[in-house]
Amino acid sequence: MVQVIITGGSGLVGSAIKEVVLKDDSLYKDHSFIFLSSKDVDLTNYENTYHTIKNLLKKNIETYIIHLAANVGGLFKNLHNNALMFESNILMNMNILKVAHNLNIQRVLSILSTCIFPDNVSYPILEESLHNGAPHSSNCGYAYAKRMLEVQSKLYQRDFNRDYICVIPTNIYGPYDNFHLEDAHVIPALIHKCYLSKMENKPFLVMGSGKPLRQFIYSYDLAKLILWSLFTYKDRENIILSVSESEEVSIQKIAEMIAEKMDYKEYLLFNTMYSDGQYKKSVSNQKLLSLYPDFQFTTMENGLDQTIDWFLHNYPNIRK
Ligand code: NAP
Ligand code: GFB
Repeated sequence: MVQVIITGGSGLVGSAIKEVVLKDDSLYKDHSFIFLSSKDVDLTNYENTYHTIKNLLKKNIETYIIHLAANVGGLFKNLHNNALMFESNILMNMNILKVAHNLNIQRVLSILSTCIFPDNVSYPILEESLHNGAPHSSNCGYAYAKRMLEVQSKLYQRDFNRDYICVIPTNIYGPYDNFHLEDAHVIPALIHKCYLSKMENKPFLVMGSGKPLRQFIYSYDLAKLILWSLFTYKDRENIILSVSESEEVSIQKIAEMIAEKMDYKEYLLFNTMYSDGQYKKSVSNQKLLSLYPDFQFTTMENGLDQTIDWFLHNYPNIRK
């Protein structure tokens, strides 16, 4: 029996993990899960973090932590807030690992992101190249804070023999995402914009040229892979959690798929006044497939259908 504390339990990934452990309860019946949001604990505050986690510990029951909490956003939120993204994320990450160690919690799984890899790199990107150069300037605050989370995890492995590991997902999408028009990632932003364009009969505006390429993983797939990493993956080295490089799509293709699925008949407008950000950040998922060869990824078609369906059924209550 293990008790798993999930920071960031109310977000896109946290909500997906909650639904997976409820649905696949036969797989996780021997474990209990506690989902924390910023209403339960402020991870930028060490004392609050220490006492909140300490109060959750149970005698004779081992506790693991899945550290999802972060100040997260798409290209345009990062572009305009790099210093704040650095500060808030460095504080949260520093505190949760320090508290875990001081409370003798032996296993912590933390989430990085493929956008933290060097911008000038050969493709496909492999796990080992994490510190081989500067990240893209558009999100360097968030990226360096995540790199330091990896460094701190490795130092706790080395100095205190802690099982503090990191997984590296690619761009994520799915239900429970943040659909804020400026701060959101591209898929939730475009779903929301397409919806408003239909409602208000105005052009569907896509930022930038539409040429950049991205790999997208569906939140429920990532949730299953995070739980697999926590309970089955015994290596302490980083691992990329992503669809294959062959699944990479252009932003234009994504926008066209969303327009078609939302029955938007007018033409798309690409506004090149807006930044494209990083052209691509293609990663290899060979390490994952070598350890989990039969993992079934959700297709983009199905993932978008389910995300749009959730968006339309929950519009009044979504983050926007
Ligand atoms: P999200 O939907 O924005 O959720 C963020 C979570 O962090 C929420 O539960 C939020 O609580 C919590 N949180 C924020 N500030 C906090 C604070 N000061 N103290 C305590 N909790 C706080 O994020 P997500 O998209 O699920 O991302 C999960 C993880 O995956 C993050 O580490 C992110 O960096 C990483 N990631 C995300 C993507 C992506 O495309 N979304 C890609 C790669 C990696 P409230 O709900 O109360 O605000
Ligand atoms: O998802 P996104 O914001 O993040 O943007 P990144 C991806 C691409 O979509 C960029 C284009 O080329 C944007 O120009 N795009 C087009 C739009 N229309 C829109 C729109 O309405 N909103 C947004 N947001 N994009 C992020 C990092 O990079 O990746 C974060 O900045 C995080 O730190 C995330 O790690 C996973 O893929 O460019």
